[in-house]
Amino acid sequence: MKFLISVFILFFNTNLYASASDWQLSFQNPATDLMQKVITLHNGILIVMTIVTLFVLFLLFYVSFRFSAKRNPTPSTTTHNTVIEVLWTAIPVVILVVIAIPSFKLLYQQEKSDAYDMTVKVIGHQWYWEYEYPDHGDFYFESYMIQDEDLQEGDLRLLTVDNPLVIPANKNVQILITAGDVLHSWAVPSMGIKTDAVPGRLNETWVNVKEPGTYRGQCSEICGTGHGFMPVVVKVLPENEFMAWVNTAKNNYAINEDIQINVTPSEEIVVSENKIIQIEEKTL
Ligand SMILES: [Cu+2]
Repeated sequence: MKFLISVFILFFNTNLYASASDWQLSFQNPATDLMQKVITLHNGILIVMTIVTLFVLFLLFYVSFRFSAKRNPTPSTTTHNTVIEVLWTAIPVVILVVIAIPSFKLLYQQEKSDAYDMTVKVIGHQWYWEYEYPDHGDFYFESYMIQDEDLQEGDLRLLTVDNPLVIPANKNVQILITAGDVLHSWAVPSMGIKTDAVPGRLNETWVNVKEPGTYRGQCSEICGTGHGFMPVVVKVLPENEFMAWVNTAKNNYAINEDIQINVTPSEEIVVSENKIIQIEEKTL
């Protein structure tokens, strides 16, 4: 009984879920209310699944024991029993409906909110992410993984990027997700987000993160050789710090098309402030 109680507490007390740590089991700490709901739904369904599995297991053992050739030398010739057939069809249907209602409710909640404070657009590329801020002057920038040899003390290998996505805390942020080449998937487990980035299609989700901090995820759709090297890093800042960051980003690493300069017809240089981002030479 004591064991059962401790298992019960483990499932329902989400404070016990350490955020990514050694030997961690189950989910990361939920960063949003929605992720908390995902965990609660998961726990509920796990209980239903466990009961069903144990019941079927019990029936299997029971028939193999009770109706073995030794104990039951003359088998029954019954082939139909209407009552039991109705029951074993209707009960699973009822169980599935009971599971489906909260699942669908949560799926809808994850896709849309009533009101948004701002929007960011996420574009998957082979093999990096691009982030756009249509509500803050439409600037955008690229987010590349830091290579092993460039990691600083304390950086997480394969989970650190040069320019993370930055959003304000306690705000409803709409996230529009698409891709520029092949299928990718923008996933941040602690926010309960795993949304496909599909070329030519705009997928939608949203977050409201309570605590400022750094949240990490990875591309979750096999997208080519660099698939494991395009991590997602989301930095959540208090609102005033976020506004300060917007200015820094615009000046330091935004790729702003307004200041695109065509130098010669055969050469195109895209400049952001003093930094040359890209030089494209077209052969004659
Ligand atoms: Cu990808």
